[in-house]
Amino acid sequence: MKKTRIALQSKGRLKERSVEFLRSKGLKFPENGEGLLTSCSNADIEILWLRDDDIPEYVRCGAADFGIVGENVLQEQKSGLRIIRKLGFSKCRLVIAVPKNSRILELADLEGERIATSYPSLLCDFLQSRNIHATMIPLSGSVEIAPEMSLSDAICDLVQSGNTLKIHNLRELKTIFESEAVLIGNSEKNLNFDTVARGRATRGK
Ligand code: PRT
Ligand code: ZN
Repeated sequence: MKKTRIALQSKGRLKERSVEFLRSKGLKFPENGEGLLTSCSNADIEILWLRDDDIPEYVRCGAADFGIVGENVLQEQKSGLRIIRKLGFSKCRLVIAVPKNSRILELADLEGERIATSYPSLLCDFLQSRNIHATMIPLSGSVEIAPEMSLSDAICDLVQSGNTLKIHNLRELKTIFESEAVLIGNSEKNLNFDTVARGRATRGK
């Protein structure tokens, strides 16, 4: 029988609590060393270690049966995957922020301005819903530095403690999405996570 596969982030903010979650379900497995696939010693389950951005696609195409990912990544990719449960960790907010001394004081002031972000899809949906036309500057990281470098007039990025915004003299204008880690599953396979985690990899309910 084919083993059930669960995709986890290989390193980063989600990893530790994701591992903790699976271990709290009784699964025993070593953490990833060099290998991208590790086996549970007490269940027919493999852990697949990936970049978080790749987890939804692996689950969507069925290469992994389950995955743990930030809801922000899931919604940005519009993968339409089934959220099995919210996990209550890695909480953060996707926020539009501007330099403290900016003349942008409210959302309407963003009209015609440049917003740097790694979340163009979520930002675009939000701006459309408010009928605001702005220029998106897509960046893959270090977004908070963009206004200081005159690359943008505002940013849209994840915030947790707020320290990074503070360091870069940015102030929050609006939270557009609230996120936390979620357990996702491939809907076509319709596996029951708790049943699988108990080591009885039965299909269906
Ligand atoms: O390598 P890989 O692609 O797997 O990881 P990654 O670098 O893309 O992601 P990672 O590990 O940084 O974050 C994984 C997930 O953790 C995110 O997708 C979110 O769901 C969640 N998360 C929770 C956060 C934060 N908190 C967070 N603070 N992701 C990023 N940040 C960054 C943010 O981008 C900003 O630069 O931290 C900075 C702000 O933090 P504060 O505390 O200063 O506000
Ligand atoms: Zn990533």
